[in-house]
Amino acid sequence: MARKIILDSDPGHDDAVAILLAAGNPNIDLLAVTTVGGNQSLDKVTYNARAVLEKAHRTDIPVYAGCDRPLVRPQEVAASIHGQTGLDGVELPVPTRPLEDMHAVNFIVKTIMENEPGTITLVPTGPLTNIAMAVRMEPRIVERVKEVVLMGGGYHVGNWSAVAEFNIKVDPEAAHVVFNEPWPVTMVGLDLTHQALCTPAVQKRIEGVGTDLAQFVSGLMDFFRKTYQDNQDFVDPPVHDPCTVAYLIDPTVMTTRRCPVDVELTGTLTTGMTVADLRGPEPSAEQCHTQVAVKLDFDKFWDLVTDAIERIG
Ligand code: PIR
Ligand code: CA
Repeated sequence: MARKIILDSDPGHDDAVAILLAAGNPNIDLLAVTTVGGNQSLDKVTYNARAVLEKAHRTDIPVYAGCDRPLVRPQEVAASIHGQTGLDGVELPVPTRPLEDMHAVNFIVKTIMENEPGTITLVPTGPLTNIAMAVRMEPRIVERVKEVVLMGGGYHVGNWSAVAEFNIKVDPEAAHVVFNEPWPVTMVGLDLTHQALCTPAVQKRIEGVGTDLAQFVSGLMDFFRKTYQDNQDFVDPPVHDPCTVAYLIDPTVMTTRRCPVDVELTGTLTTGMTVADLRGPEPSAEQCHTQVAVKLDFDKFWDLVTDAIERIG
């Protein structure tokens, strides 16, 4: 049975790859893509989500737009990384499927409440605004969700400050809500995603698929490589967001460590830091509802991404 997921994203070059991996893998049942203001404004990332699904010939998958700004703080976008459109560097097809009428938060709540408990997995790859709103609107979703597998945070590094990662840093109050509810949370943070580098060899292999879609992904990676070289002092870009989906397809794609994680809200230097308590023996799942991703199986990960691009055709 394929895993039913809602991908809550802010596309974004790596969000786009996450959408393609979810759309192109038979073990994933992508119920919808929901969007949140993050890498760019809500309007832009919502258009991008629809365009990426169009590119993947998956107009059967609906897109719901969610919150356009963080819960408390003024919006901050990542134009330096993803450009003015949020998906700079490629030509996007014009989406044919209209945006759904319902707000993403209503869709998330409705879907979880209408499905059997333990069947819906939430996969946030942007700021956690929509997920926090959904929890506050309908607290019973916490015990009904199978798990939350999110891209965000890091227990050793930051990318939007010395110690904070973008998705958490721009809406730390939302992240605080999500990490403090007792549902199972897997934090796929920078410690893991900085291993998911799109090297020239990986990119050649993707291009080797030989389709228009493969060229599209390669175009995304060219732009992402350039901004990562100019702004983050990387040689190859880390393709963060699809790591979450890969973990759901095959949990052996990464190792994890169970530990308490909380989000700093009142630091003078550390606001938005995901503070992981790695002391002592590893707690059990009964003792601790959060875990962090540690080590990526690089070859397995890129096999999954390449395979999904191939399957979509
Ligand atoms: C933001 C992102 C990526 C790189 C930078 N420097 C800033 C976006 C990605 O889409 C991913 O979800 C997360 N936020 C990584 O921080
Ligand atoms: Ca993202």
